[in-house]
Amino acid sequence: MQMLCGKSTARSWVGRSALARLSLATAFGKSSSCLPLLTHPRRATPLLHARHYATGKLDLPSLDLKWRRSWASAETKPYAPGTESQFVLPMFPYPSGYLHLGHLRVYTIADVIARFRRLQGYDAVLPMGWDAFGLPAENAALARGFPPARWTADNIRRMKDQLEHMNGSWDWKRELTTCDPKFYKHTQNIFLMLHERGLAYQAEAEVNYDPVDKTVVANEQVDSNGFCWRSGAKVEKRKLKQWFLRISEFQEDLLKGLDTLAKDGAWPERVLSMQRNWLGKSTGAMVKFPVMAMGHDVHSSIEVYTTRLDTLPGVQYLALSSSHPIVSKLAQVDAELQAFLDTLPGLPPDSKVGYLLPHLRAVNPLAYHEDSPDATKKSIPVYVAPYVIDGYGEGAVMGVPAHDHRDHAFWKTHRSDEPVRVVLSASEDESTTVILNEPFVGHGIMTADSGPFKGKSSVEVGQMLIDLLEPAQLAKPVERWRLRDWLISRQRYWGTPIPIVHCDSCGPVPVPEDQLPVELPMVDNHWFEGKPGNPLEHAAEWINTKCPKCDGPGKRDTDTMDTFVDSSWYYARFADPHNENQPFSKEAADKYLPVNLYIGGIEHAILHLLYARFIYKFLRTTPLLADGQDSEVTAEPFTRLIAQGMVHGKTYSDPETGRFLTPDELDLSDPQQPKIRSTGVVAATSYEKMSKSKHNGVDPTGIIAKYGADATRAHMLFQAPVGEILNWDEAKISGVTRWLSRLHNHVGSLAQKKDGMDESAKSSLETRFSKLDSMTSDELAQWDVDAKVWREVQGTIASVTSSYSGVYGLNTVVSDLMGLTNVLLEHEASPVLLQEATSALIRMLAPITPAFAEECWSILHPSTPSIFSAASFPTVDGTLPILQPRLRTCAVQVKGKLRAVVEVPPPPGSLEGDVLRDWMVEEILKTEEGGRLGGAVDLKGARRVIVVRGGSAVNFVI
Ligand code: ANZ
Ligand code: ZN
Repeated sequence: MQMLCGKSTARSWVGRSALARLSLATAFGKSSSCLPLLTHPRRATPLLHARHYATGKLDLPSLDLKWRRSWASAETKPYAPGTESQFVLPMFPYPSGYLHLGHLRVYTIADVIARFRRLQGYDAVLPMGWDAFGLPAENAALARGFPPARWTADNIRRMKDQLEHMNGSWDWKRELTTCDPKFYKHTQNIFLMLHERGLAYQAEAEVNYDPVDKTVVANEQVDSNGFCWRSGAKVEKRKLKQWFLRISEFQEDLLKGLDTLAKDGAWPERVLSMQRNWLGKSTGAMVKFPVMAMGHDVHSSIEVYTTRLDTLPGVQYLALSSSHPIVSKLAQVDAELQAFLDTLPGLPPDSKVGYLLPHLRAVNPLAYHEDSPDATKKSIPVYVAPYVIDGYGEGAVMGVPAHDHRDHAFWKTHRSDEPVRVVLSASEDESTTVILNEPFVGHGIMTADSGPFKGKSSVEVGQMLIDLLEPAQLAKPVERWRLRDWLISRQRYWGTPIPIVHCDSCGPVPVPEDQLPVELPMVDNHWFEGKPGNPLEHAAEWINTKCPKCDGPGKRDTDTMDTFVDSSWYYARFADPHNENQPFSKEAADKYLPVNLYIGGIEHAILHLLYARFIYKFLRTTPLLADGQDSEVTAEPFTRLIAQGMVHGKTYSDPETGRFLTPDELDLSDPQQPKIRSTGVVAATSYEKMSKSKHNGVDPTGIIAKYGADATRAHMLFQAPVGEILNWDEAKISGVTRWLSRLHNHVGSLAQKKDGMDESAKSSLETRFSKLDSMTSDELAQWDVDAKVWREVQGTIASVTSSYSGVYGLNTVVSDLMGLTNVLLEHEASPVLLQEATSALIRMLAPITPAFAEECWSILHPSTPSIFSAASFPTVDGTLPILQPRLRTCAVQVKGKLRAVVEVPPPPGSLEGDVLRDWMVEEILKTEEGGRLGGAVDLKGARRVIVVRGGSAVNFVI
């Protein structure tokens, strides 16, 4: 997905040649996913003596090639799809041409979860697509003379190849590309559905207009002084007709839906609060202040919007925005006011400048109430102040210096000699809150200065004031939203054309569905030379068409859609990617939607997710997605959202100057002491967001080629929880490689030993458990080892299953599996257990290291097919209750000093007090070490024996 890019480089476009109405589809149909030719895969040679640590070298990159080839050639899916679907989706990428480590992280997480779900028996869908419209393609086209379509197709081919190398199990049959007419036909379809319902409309909006290049430019293209970076012209704010989507129609549903998503932590709290904030619902009141105008013919009252009606008794002035109608009117006769207004552009937004309107006073609506304090009854001044935002609320503010930060600052600037009136404080004891130079902005208890409200809670007073003023039409409750309708038109070439024809007699007319898609005219290299404006505006052949309604002459709309429109519905297209007639069928949607797990970066916390939620909720009101069962309010496109953390790169800098160092400038022969070559000084090391200027970027393709995809994936997951920043340190990958090597050797040794094991671990354990009493001490010793190993296996299955399901703790999956590997290697468990435990370990590891797991699986089970079709994810077998340790450790202390640690049976639960004590002493003396200690010290003759924590320690006081 596209990140908001900083600098963009649209120059101008020209259509010199005749426009070829070629289908762009051809550019996208053929990107192949074929793998590079393979070298001979090596057969892994099982090694003897598994309990020795790795000696043979495990060649992970060649395992990748071997198994990727096998997966690719498998006629059917390499896994057997279950019936219940699980839709796992990483946010689709912008095809920049290069996969970076951030991509690799999110795609690894997605692939791991999809594979985990498949092993659990789900039909996991893991599709991939391309967010392929947008400015960078136009810019690249300008810089390199490539048509955007070709540039995009090349990049997709390259990234697809890189994606293949990460051992992802992508469902390429569902691949989609938003700039493919087969896709954007349906983007246009959805636009027209919105249009039909009055939810897509045109309105005047302020845009940045470059008068030299005669084009609208994006915000990012205007520098901080208001000049266009390209033409150098001063950018004008112009009102132009733009297309909007009426997202505000769904604001209440969008807000309520967040409560659904908050359940069970389905979405991160941070994202929910960012969305809530963006919607910005506030309930407040509109209040009318009568105006006394001396000698002017202005309105008889000023209306303000406030969220704190309770502070009304403390209003000390009114402030109007610079374009308030009263201000515009007065400016015609007040030259000084006009001069003030002229100085405003260019001021910082928080500036507290103001202009006192002469001959104008306002009256607090409470002035008409006898009980109001005198101060409230006095008329108040009216200012023009740019801190009041035009277009928000009424464009007018009631100034309450005591209870609002902005008002406080304004008052201190203009009326510092007059006292601030405090009308509420934190508690009845006013002295606790009234600090002179700080407004008190919270709720609390009204003070004496509020007159009749003294002692009441401010929340309650807010309601009382509505009840009091509403009948007199001096106030009314109102609801406001910060959310604005979504401006989707872009005056650009590389986007989905807006399917509207403008006709002089009929107005804007939707292009009939059977004429979709409205394809972008093909442009060739000659376009890349300077003629100002949106290239579509010069595409005369394309523009001039017939009005679909009256057949008269019509002109195509030359705007294209914001790329966020494409990404607002692409996930649904994955359910039915080849449907030519409609965006998707109801059956496909019912089967696959909503997305079960959506994974992406926090940079999309607001816009993309809000737009996608909006379009989904809209679609639920259309036959495409209509559903009688759950209401539109709770329908959400992404059941669970995972926000993955960023990947930071190791960064070296000069400790004196802070300058970032390039690899060439460094001597890294001692990794602990990176030195600056030229000076010998030790370089400073830190982890920072990867960027060219910091020389800390890492190319994942190189890493994968060197260590193999599996080790890279495992390392990536192991280094940090999914939601946190990952500090990428290539050196540490060796920990993972060593682990896999040891495990590989272990598997090889098992394959050699394996014979005649029909019994399962569970039945072996159960049979032996029933005969514990009659076992020899050797048999008991083996039982103890087996019970311990199987306890670990069962515990690991439980914790790993829960970590996979929770996603955020994937790092602990790796550490748990490393732990289990150690247990298996360090204990001589019975062959049947070892075999089964290893099989479970390999299956638990398979989602993370698919090729490695296939290899191990093929060694363990030479005649079965792929682990992803033959195996299932292990589940606990219910043996835990019989596996409790037969012995447990007890620390033996003499006069508080530790003298021995012995293994004794857990004391029977019924024992306590003196009986327990005597039982413990007997058991301690029965052990070898306890007996030896008893020979040296007269334990039995101790003055006191204290049993600690139910027998985990025993202290003898001699
Ligand atoms: C008086 C007051 C007293 C306010 C107080 C706040 C605290 P939100 O919640 O963000 O919607 N306001 C209203 N219209 C404004 C405008 N056009 N430009 C700038 N500020 C404006 O903010 C609502 C509050 O913002 C309103 O409540 C108003 O100040 C101010 F102790 O009214 B309040
Ligand atoms: Zn017409």
